[in-house]
Amino acid sequence: MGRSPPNGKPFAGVAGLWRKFHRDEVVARKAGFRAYYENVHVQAMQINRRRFIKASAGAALSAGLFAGCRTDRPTAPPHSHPIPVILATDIGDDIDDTWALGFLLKCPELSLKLAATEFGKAPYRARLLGKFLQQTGHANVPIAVGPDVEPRGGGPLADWVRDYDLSAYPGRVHADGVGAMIDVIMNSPQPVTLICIGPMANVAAALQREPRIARRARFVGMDGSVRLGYGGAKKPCAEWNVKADPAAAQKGLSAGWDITITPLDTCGLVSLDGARYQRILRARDPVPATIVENYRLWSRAKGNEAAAERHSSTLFDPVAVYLAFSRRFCRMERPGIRVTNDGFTVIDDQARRMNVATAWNDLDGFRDLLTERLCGVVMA
Ligand SMILES: [Ca+2]
Repeated sequence: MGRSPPNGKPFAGVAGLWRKFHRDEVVARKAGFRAYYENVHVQAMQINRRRFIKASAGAALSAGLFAGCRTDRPTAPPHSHPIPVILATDIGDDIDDTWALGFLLKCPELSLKLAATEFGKAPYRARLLGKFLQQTGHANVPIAVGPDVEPRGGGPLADWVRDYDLSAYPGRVHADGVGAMIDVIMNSPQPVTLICIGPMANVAAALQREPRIARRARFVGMDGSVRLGYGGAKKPCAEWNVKADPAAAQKGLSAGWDITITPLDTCGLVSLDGARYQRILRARDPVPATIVENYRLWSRAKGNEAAAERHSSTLFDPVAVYLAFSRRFCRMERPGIRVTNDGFTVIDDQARRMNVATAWNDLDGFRDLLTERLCGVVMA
């Protein structure tokens, strides 16, 4: 039976198809097809029932074909309605921004419209973005260079871009990065999702320059510490992205846009090791290969070269990318969150309410999704 779902039985009738889809979901989840079914769920929300049934049948065929695949499979076909996103990143300090950028590029639910630097070091970060995007075949993505303000200089990945010339980048490079963010948001026919994975000085500057962006965009950030601190510590702390510029965080996390954040309570618990990490090390796809190349360099600069062969560092930022298109693996709450002047994020019923990923429903599910997306095992 050529066109069979993962368990090998043919489809029969519309009602049967729906029952069968849910039965297959249980089977497939056990078999580790979470990424595939996550895509089907998203598509199901966006296409009508008839088209969904057709898509399910086709995807089920693909799932059968790809059962047991290990790595370097074809990436997903274009998503039917990808979400336009801007990534605002302090890439080049911690390595998790590099992972987040790669993950974003491998998520068909998202369409990267602009990669913007955040938190100083603008030439260094822009060159990192340019080389990463060019080396992975995404040099059509425009780059927004933030203001040349403190902090200045390079970082642990400086050697990687020492000879990289941003003026040779094939895509557009906007010298006025704040203006470019505003233009993308204001000119987009669809609401833009702004994924901010660093301190948010440039985001705050964009809000200051054009407050209407808050009505035309959604904000998703890696920010704060609500009940847990770094490494799952039982006491919340002043998380870096907020602490680095509390005034900017107060502006960004009180603006009128829909706000979703992953605090340390969730993103601080993510890393990859064991079989998942070894798959990424072995992957030939340019995105994971470039991530690993950067991670090895970063680990060497940090004096812990061996770590890059065994496990990732904490992958805070990819969780914000995930929350731009799904919340299924997270427990979400909607508390009021007040940003204090010293960078704490405190639950306060009088403060701005926002969507907060306060715990994991299925952390292994997210680890599988991240691994499978990076290795190219994505079907839609
Ligand atoms: Ca970051």
